[in-house]
Formats: sequence, C-alpha cells, structure tokens
Amino acid sequence: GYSRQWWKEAVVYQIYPRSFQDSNGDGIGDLNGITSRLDYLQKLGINVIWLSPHFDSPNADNGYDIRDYRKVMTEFGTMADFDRMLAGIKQRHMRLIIDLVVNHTSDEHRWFQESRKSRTNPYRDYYIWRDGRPNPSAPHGFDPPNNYPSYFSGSAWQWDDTTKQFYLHLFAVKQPDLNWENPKVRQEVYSLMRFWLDKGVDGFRMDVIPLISKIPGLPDLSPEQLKDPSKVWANGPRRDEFLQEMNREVLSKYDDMSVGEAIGIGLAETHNIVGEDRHELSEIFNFDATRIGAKGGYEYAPLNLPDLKAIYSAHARVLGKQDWDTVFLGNHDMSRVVSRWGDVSTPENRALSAKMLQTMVLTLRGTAYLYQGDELGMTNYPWTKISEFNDIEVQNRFKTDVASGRMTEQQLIQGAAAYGRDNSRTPMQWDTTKNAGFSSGTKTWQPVNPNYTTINAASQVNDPDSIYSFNRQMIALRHSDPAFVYGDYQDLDPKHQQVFIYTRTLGSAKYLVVLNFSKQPVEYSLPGGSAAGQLKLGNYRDTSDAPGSSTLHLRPWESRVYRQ
Ligand code: ISL
Ligand code: CA
Repeated sequence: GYSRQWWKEAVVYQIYPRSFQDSNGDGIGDLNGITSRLDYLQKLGINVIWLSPHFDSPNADNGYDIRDYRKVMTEFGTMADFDRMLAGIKQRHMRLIIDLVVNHTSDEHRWFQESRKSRTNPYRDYYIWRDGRPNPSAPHGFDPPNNYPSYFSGSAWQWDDTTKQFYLHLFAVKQPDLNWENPKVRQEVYSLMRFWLDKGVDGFRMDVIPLISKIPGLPDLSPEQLKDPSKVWANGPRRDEFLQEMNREVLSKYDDMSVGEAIGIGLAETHNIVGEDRHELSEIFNFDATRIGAKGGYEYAPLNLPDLKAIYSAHARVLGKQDWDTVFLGNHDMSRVVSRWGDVSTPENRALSAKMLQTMVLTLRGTAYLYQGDELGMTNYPWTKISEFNDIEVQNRFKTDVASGRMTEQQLIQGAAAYGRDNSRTPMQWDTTKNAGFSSGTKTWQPVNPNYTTINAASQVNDPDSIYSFNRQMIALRHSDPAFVYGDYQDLDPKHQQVFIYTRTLGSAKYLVVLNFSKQPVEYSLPGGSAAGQLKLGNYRDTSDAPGSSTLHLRPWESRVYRQ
C-alpha cells in the first residue's frame, strides 16, 4: 500500500527568480515580479512553487553561492517582499519550497571570511582545509592535497596564501565546501532551516545534498572513479546519519516536503534516502532520464526511446510502491526540453512535441516538476559568441578546455548552445512588448530569445489550443484521479523505437497513455488487440480512431490519454 501525502500529489513549478519577472526595470527578475504573476500560476493549476536561491549572494553561480542565508538578495527585493510573495502564494492555496544550498557557501559568507583568517580561528573547521603536497616546481611550492576535479573545471582545491593551505570547493572557487563533520556547522544549517520554516515555507529543494559527507582521509580518486566522481562523493559514510539527524531535529517537526538533488545516487541507493522507514527526505531527483546518452562535457547521443523506457521501468521495479519518485525533463541546469527531445522545425511540431513531452511528465509515477517556460514551449537561444554566455560552467570550460586546445572555441559554442545551462535562463516570454514583457529596462541580464514575438504567455493563456492551455488541462486531468499519482506503471511495448505506450492502474481505474516520439506518422496496433477506450485528452483536436479501435493512427508527435 501507499500513504497519501500532499507532496506526492503535487505538481511543482520551478521559478528561476532572476529570469521570471522584473518589476523595477533593472533587467533582473525579482520577488515582486513573482508576486505579480501568481494568478498566472494558479490558473495553470500547479500546487507548489520551487524557488531557486533568493538569498544574499555575490552571484558567482547565480545564487548557488550564498553569502547570508537570512537575507534576501538585494536585486530580488527585501524580506517584506518575500513575506508578501509567500502570503500571496498561500492565499491562492499554493505552497512554496525554497532552495537549500548547504554543501557549500559563498567565499564571501561571514563564516568563510573568518575561517580563512588563521588556522586557529573558531570558524576554521567550518570548511575543509588541508596542507598541499610539496612540489618545488608547483606554484607556491605545493600540489593540491588530492586529485579531486571541480564540477566547474580545474582542481577542486584552492590555495589560500594567508594560511598556506588549500580549501576544498567541489564547485566554483567562490563556493567553498562546508565541513559537515563539524557539529556546529550542522546546527547552523538546522537553525537557518527553522528560520524559513517558521516563516511558513513548506520545505526545501536541497542542492547536491548527497555530497555533504566527505570520504574520510580524502584519498585520490582512481582513474575509474575519475570517470564519474559524483558516484564516490555522493556515498560518503555519514550521509544517511546527517540526513536522519536533519530530519529528527528539523523536518519531522513540520508538515513539509524535501526533495534532494541526488547527483551521484543510483536507483539502488534511493530507498536509503526516501524510504518512509528511513526518515530522511521525501523524494530525490534522479538524473538517469535527463542524462541519457551523455558522453561527457556537452556531448550527447540522440535520444533512443527504448533506453528511456528502460529507465522508467527500472524505476517502477526498484522503487515499487513504497519509495516515492520524481518526474522532470527540465530545470535551470539543462537546455530546453523541446529543443532537446522535441521538434522545433516548425511551430506546429514544436507545439505538438511540447504537449507530448508534458503528457509524459504528467502521467508517469512520481511528483511532477515543470520548469518555467516549458508550459509555453520555450526553446533554446540562438547563441553565437562565447561572450554571450553568462554561465560560469561555460566561462570556465573556455578558460581550461579551449585554452589548452582540447576543443576549439567553435566546438564549445556549439556544445553550450545545444546543451548549456544558459538556455533555460533566458527571460520568461510574457508578451510581445519590449523585452517580452519581462522587464521595462534598457538591458536584461540575459538576452531575450528573439522568438518571443511568437512564443509568449499572452498569446497562449486564452487560446484553448495553446501549449499553456494543454498543460492546464493535463494538470487538471492528473488531479482528477489518484490513479495518475499512485497507480501502478506498466510499459506495454518496451522495445518499440517510436511509440511509448503504458498504463497507470489503481483499483478499477485504468489509463492508457500513448505517445508518438517522432514526426513520422505511425499505424500502431495495441498489444493483445485490446480496445483503446475513452479518449480523455490528446494533443490533436480530434481523432478518427473510435473508442473500440485496437489500431491507432498516430500523427506526428501525437499524444493520447485514454480511460480504459
Ligand atoms: O549543471 C550541471 C552540469 O551542467 C551539473 O553538474 C550541476 O552542476 C549539478 O547538477 C549540481 O547542480 C546544483 O549545484 C550547483 C549549481 O551550479 C546548480 O545550478 C545546482 O542545480 C552548485 O551549487
Ligand atoms: Ca528587478
């Protein structure tokens, strides 16, 4: 059996505040901007907003480097603005989760400013400091303490001249890792969590949370481990102990949800974190589906549908009925899903494929997540120059990979244009006015995609055939029957290259989902000669296939949800 929980039934909408809505013309999205758009989100039918970091930050990594956990980023507004936004969300019967980034802080955080002052500073042990390995020909006479690479290129160790030691930063130099072995650090984190929960937020998305327990002694990674360091780093020996302590001291005291960004966590370890008997987190993001075909850097093989199906079947098999899952295709770290897996060759195909992909997200088993703009079918941006990219990941790869001749500038631009994170960070396209209605200012922090004249909210909200309206209907359909949330999942044709067909069954309620993952039409006979059933929602206005048909005539990118 399963236990019903509001967060299992929720559709979560991710807001990247910098790019959502600017209210004061400085070209940067802000909290008052979000407040002004709450009716739009309520109308869409989403239940929970996940707000990417809104805390005080020097923005080396757009807020994922926090300087003060109890202060709102100046560009985003004030605490009063936050309180007003939260009240507006609650008034509309939605909830808010915020981004907890506690694997690391900004190097401008007061703790780190203290920590780096001397080896005996009371905050020294808040971070991970080590002696270097003597090497007379290295800069400063030392090699880094071990061979850890940073996610953002180069070594994960930074020399600090004041105390002649290195500090660990798994991400940017300006994101030093916290030392979770220190109980004071953990109490500081629990205290800031309580601060926001007591304000009324409904929980957290937890950034790279499995990385908090480091490997004792920090030995070098082997050549094999270096191929995917996350796998090692995510499985430190005290990970579950820390998460259980956090649950005991904080999460268990509130009616909250917690979703861990579980980079490095395989399916087999998932139960340890989300199992109800484990008392750690509500759910985690597993990136198996979205990283399918990943070959390292910005290189991906084209989507192979049977591989994708195999991932969802494995999830159903391993997580079973007890362990809760998440479903998502986009976030602020990915390119736009319709550009990646859909078809942007014509406006028709873009709309059809966007609706088809959202049908999948909203009918698979797990809490569904939508990334801002995907409800409009927003696409990748036409990048042409390195200087256009804001993302530290691109800028660092330029400094390392292009400088060292590992790739050409043109290759990096091509890769980042297709798969880089800036694609999801261009401003929301609200209407056809200046800057797509995102900002009244002269300059926006990221360029607005020139296709805003045709892809924007204003043209979609009242059009019953739009991608937005389709999402709205699909969300309503999902909410209409617990079978979409709690039902068993069965893939009816795992090997088919073009059609994804599955059922969701709960008691006597049974739904059949049919997705054509291609612009090629296909005549498809239902396995076992069964009848399709009653069409609940499709991405074409009509169909000539009768409820009793067992052969379906699927048009380009067609999606159908039947009640059987
Ligand atoms: O974005 C990635 C690759 O393009 C991932 O490796 C990403 O860095 C990883 O999933 C961790 O992401 C999270 O933590 C980062 C931050 O930059 C990301 O935005 C955040 O989602 C450091 O806080
Ligand atoms: Ca602003």
